[in-house]
Amino acid sequence: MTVEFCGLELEHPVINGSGTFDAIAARRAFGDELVERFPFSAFVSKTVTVEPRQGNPPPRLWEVAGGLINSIGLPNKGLAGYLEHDLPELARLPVPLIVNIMGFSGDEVARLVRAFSEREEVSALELNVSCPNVETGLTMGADPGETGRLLAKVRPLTAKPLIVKLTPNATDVPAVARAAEDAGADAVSLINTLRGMALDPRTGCPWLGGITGGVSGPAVRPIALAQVHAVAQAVEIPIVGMGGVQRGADALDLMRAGASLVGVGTESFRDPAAGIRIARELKELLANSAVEDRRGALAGQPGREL
Ligand code: RRO
Repeated sequence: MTVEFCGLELEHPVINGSGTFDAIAARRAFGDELVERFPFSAFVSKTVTVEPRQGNPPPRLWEVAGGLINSIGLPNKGLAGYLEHDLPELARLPVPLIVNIMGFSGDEVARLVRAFSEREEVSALELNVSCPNVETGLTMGADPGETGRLLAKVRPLTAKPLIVKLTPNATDVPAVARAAEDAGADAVSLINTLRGMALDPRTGCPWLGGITGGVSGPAVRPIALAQVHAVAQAVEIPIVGMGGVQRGADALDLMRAGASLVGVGTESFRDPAAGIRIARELKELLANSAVEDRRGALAGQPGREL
């Protein structure tokens, strides 16, 4: 099931969604075994910002039928803390490292891109232009023009693959994907979470400390499928598809819709080894299905009609 993605040779098409699997905490909790049999073919780290952040006030999670609403708010050690503490640990993982970064201005994104560009431990960068949980409520990636300008600014700063993580909370997601591609993105990933809200049933007030949050899990799977399909019609660059993947069959659906890689997110909260199972299930399905990628190449064995 080896896949080539932006010049990286990956063992299979299943990776994690940023912020949904903490490889450092997983090693502490489950020991080296989970890391040795690492669930994903590449590891995408939680979003890093220039300055350290505490994240949003609690409560930060609410369970809904078929998923979760999170309002985590990007807690992280900041660039200097990440380089000193996290990068050396993550560099020991047996798979390529993709660092997810987010800035509150073009200059901040440029600073992050420059800093990680110099680090050989980092195989690729994912630009998060889609976090739903920042106080400004601003989502850079909701507008094609803004996304294109950001990419045009940072593209020349690195030779590493740049993946743009798209928001589903935009009027025209394929237009944003096209703007990213035109300005030099190597790949796009989608979907991030959908803005949602829950009320405390006892008080009628917002449950989440951040008032609103991002909905993920199986509830969003059909939305992810539709958006991946729409983006696949709009761009030539590879797509990382994610949103509610729980089984190999869900991963296969996203690949049929046009994804080259599939991200697992919320399911890893239920089962930290979900990635291993989903990759195994996908392998079995691919052995019996013909999946044509957008260039007409077949993944897996031609078997039955799609
Ligand atoms: O940290 C978060 O609250 C968060 C981020 Br950065 C993101 O990209 N998506 C999300 O659902 N939550």
